[in-house]
Amino acid sequence: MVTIVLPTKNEEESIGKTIDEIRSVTKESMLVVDGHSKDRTVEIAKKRGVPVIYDHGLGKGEALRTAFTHAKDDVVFLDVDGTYPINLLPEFIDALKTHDVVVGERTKFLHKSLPRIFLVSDAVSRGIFRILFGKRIDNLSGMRGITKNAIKKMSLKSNGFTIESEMAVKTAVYNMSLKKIPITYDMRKGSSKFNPLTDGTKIFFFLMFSFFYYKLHSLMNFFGFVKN
Ligand SMILES: Nc1nc2c(ncn2[C@@H]2O[C@H](COP(=O)(O)OP(=O)(O)OP(=O)(O)O)[C@@H](O)[C@H]2O)c(=O)[nH]1
Ligand SMILES: [Mg+2]
Repeated sequence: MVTIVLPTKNEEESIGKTIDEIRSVTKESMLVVDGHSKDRTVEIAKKRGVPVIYDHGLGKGEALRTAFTHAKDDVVFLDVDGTYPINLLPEFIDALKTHDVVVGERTKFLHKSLPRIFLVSDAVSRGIFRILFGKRIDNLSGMRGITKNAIKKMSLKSNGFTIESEMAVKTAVYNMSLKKIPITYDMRKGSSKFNPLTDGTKIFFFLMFSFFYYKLHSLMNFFGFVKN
C-alpha cells in the first residue's frame, strides 16, 4: 500500500485536476498536507473526498515530514502545480516494491517550464551534488517515492526546500537502493513558492555542509573516533 502525498499552498488552479488525474491512474489513497492556503485549495480537495492535514507553517519540508508521520504506508509525493507527469505514478508505486527510494529525474523541460537562468542553476545544483556525493541524483525533483523504512532511517530534519536535497544526500551516503524514473517537467500553474535567491542559497549551503559533515564523520569513523 502506498499513500500519495500532495503538499499544497495556494494551489487552487491545480489541486482538482491533480486529484482527478491521480484517481484515473491509481486506486491508492491520497493525503493533502496544506500550508494554510488562503484560496480554495482545501475546499476543492475535501469536496473530492481527499483527507487534508495541515503543516505547522515552517515550509514544504516540514509539511512533507508531517505527512510522512501521518501516513501508515510507503509514500509517493509530488508538487501540486501541474509540472509533473501523473500518468507515470504507477511506475513509482511499483518501484517501491523493490527499492527504498524512487526519484523522478527531470530529463525534459517542456514549454520553457524553467527560464534559462533557472535551468542553469538547476544544472549547477545537480553538478555540485554529483561532485560532492559521487552519484547522479536529481536533488531538486519534487516527484519521488520513499518506503516507510527509508523514511525512518533518513530521520529527515529539513523544514523548507532543502528537503529533496536532504533525501538525495541520505540516499547517497546511506547507500540506499534507488530507482530513477526519467520524467518531463512542465510549466507551472499558479505562483511559485520557491525563491531562487534565498531557497537556492540554502540548498547550496545545505549541500556543502552535508558534504563536510558526512566526509568528516566517515574519516573520524575510519580512524576510530566515532562508531558508525
Ligand atoms: N503544505 C505546504 N506546501 C507547500 C509549502 N510551500 C510549497 N508547498 C507546495 O510544495 C510544492 C512545491 O512548491 P513550488 O512552489 O512548486 O516549488 P518548486 O517546484 O521548487 O518551484 P517551481 O519550479 O516554481 O514550481 C507545491 O505543490 C506547493 O504548493 C508549504 O509551506 N506548505
Ligand atoms: Mg513546483
